[in-house]
Amino acid sequence: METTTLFQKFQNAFSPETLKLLTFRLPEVGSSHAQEIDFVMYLVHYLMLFLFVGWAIFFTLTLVKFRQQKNKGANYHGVKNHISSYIEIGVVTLEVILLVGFSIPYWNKQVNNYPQRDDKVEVRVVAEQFAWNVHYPGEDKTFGKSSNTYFDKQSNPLGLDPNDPNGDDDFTTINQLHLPIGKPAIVHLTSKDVMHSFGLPTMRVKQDIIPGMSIPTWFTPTKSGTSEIACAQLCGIGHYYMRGKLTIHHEDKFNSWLASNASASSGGSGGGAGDDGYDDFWN
Ligand SMILES: [Cu+2]
Repeated sequence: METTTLFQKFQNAFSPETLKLLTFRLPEVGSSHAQEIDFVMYLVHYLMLFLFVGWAIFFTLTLVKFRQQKNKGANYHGVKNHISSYIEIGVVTLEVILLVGFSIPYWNKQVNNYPQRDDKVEVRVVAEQFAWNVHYPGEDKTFGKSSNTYFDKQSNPLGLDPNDPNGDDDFTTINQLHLPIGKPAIVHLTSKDVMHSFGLPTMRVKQDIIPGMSIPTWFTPTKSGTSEIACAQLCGIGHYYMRGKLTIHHEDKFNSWLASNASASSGGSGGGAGDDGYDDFWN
């Protein structure tokens, strides 16, 4: 059965209030795959809750039953029945079902299955201690080259090559990621310094970023509005303030935002930074 159908059945079985309690009050759902991730999270957490309660009961029983007062000497024979083995087999079976029945099929369906649609949006996100640089390819949808030669922390933080015609309409923002609703977004992640992790809680996206590699991740936003980009990997003393803002626009607004930023930039020299004064500065 499809995970989505299973999830809907689960949702329909409870009232909205009960459902909120049962679903751990996770952040709001903002992408097309979020509910499926949530469903696997519920399954894993309910299995863990079940195991926790089971172990706690067993532990308490053991404390009472084998207390020193009643058991003066050690028992060298131990348990004779096989109940514990059956329970172990049961738990292992459930874990295999979670992995083989849910996680692996989901991984194949979503994580490695990059969208081929023409209307996909691609951006590069370059992490550094402690900020997010976003590189937009502009209207030609081709990223201009970048090189250390042109790097300047203030005016050209990504080292975009001013001589590369592909980079003419490119622009960068700091701590501001803007995307349109309903279109698959592919984010190519890389880092200038240490390992970071690109976390978008409302999109249910979390991907480690490794210096020297370009790692793509993708999602389709389904809800407009703003939410947080959080670094999810302890990356240094300022890790706690390494946060950016994700803004999901309706298409026309996104296009006008793109156009205004592309025209503000000249040859990718770090023009067109963020809007509304939110964290778009160097920390
Ligand atoms: Cu970080």
